[in-house]
Amino acid sequence: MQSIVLAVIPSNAPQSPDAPDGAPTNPSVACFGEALVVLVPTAIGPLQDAETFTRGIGGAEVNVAIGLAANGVQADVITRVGDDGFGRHIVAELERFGVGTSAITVDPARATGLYVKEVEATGSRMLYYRTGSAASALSPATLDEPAVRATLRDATLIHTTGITPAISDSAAAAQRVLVDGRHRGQSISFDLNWRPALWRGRERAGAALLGELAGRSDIVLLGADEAATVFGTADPDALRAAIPAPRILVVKNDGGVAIGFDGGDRVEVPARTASVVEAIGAGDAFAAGLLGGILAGVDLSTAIERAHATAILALTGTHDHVGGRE
Ligand code: KDG
Repeated sequence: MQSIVLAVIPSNAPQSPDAPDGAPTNPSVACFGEALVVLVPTAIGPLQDAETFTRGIGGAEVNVAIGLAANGVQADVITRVGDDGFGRHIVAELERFGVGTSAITVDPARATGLYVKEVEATGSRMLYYRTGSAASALSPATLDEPAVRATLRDATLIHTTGITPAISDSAAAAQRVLVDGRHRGQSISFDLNWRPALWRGRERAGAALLGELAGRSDIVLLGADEAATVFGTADPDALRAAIPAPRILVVKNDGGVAIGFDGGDRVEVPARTASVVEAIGAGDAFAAGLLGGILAGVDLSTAIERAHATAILALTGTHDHVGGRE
């Protein structure tokens, strides 16, 4: 199978003579979405019993940016944070992880988004405190801010997920502008990330919107279970038939096998085994590994192997991202 870079990454991106099949020189990824502070109880148990917490950062698109940077890919976050300690912490952490922060806007009035984990022996649950957050004011106007324009102009790829359009109508409108603006030269990757808590009471409209955004992207990642909710099937071949336009479609099934489609070609790549500490953020690490592989010009099977290897780093810790791991 030929390198997937040629068709997915626009031919106007600078090409490296040394990389396989003309992979872009110094590719960069702009990740568009909400950055969150994450509070994680230090002990397993119900939240009402949690007295102490550790502080981390999260947000699916942010996690992908950190994973890309950890894999040596230039990544920037486009988001909004509050003029508060949590916002400053997010920016400082992203800088520590080597992620570009010039396209982060500070909102003078709205607070930085927050979520809290409830950690049980069987797994963790996410509780959101983000309604009306600084990032919920992401809008088409955000994309016109000079630093954001510059980041988008320099990007090879724009990474988005189904979380951003869930946080507000204005954020959804901005995401549509990004997808519509593909003619400006960047490719779009889209991770479904169906979050029922963010779509409560508007599930049908949410599923329709995410289905549309997926269908108009170039690289699409889906979990089989969430795909069943949004597309009515978890079967990879049926999903390929339902989402024919994106060149790359990767479906992750419950058994850890990823089924990838590169145009009409199909590959199946099993995950390596790992002793799982927590699954939150593993999908984002998977996306980071996959996108890094695509940008490096490897074939889809190899890109998925890289995705699995990056996901293992997230599965074996309680951080949502793979930055700062030994
Ligand atoms: O994939 C992990 C993310 O879900 C987490 O970091 C928080 O972005 C988040 C969300 O909205 O669920």
